[in-house]
Amino acid sequence: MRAPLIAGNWKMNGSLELVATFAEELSQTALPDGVDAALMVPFPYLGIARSRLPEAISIGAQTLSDQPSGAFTGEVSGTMLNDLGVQMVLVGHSERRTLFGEDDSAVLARVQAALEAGLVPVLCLGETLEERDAERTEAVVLGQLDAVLDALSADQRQRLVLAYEPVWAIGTGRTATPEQAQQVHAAIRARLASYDSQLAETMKVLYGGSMKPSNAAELLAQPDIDGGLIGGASLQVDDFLAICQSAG
Ligand code: 3PY
Repeated sequence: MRAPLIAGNWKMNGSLELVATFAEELSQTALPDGVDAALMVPFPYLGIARSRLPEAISIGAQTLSDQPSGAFTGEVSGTMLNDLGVQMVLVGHSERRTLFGEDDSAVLARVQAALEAGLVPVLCLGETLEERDAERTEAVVLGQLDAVLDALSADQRQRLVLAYEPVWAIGTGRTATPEQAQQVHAAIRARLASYDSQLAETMKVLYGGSMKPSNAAELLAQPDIDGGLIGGASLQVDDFLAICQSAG
């Protein structure tokens, strides 16, 4: 019922050459039936990635401005992303929250800007190691979720994708066990049901945090994990495709 989505997050990595490699490989290799795929590439590569990658692969940005236009040097608006044919945008990735000081209200403003521009916001949620050790995982993750959902209309909520990314598993090589991940995904799903039972049925909740070919299958087998947000492994086309295969 919820088609799995495998989304690569290149972060500030990659090159024109890597875009060309992905374009070549992905146009020769079909994705498994019923699996959706997306690549979140740095701003300068969005246009070329959109024009060279097969249409079946969605292209996403990694952040956007909360403003529609104006004197905001260095910022990129949702409308500009839309102009390039970009379909999705990550919002609230933990690196944006911690390195760039984006708090829940900044995240909400970006989700609203993305929706306004017709983009699918992929809202990232996750707890730090200290928060997990203090047994605050669900309070933190559900708090981040409520901070956005409470401010949206029922129609707007339907347009989101969620990604649970425990901060302690990002770029560290540590992965949540399938049971740890499933537990948080189930809590997210239950919270979605408290807004609207249909929302809980339809909303994709991806897992992110050192997902790779060797651990993807068991994570993706969990009932409430609907795909992956892939960091380092999304820079290798073979690894990215292997993860897509595990989702099929
Ligand atoms: C990771 O797996 O490192 C990620 O942050 C994916 O977004």
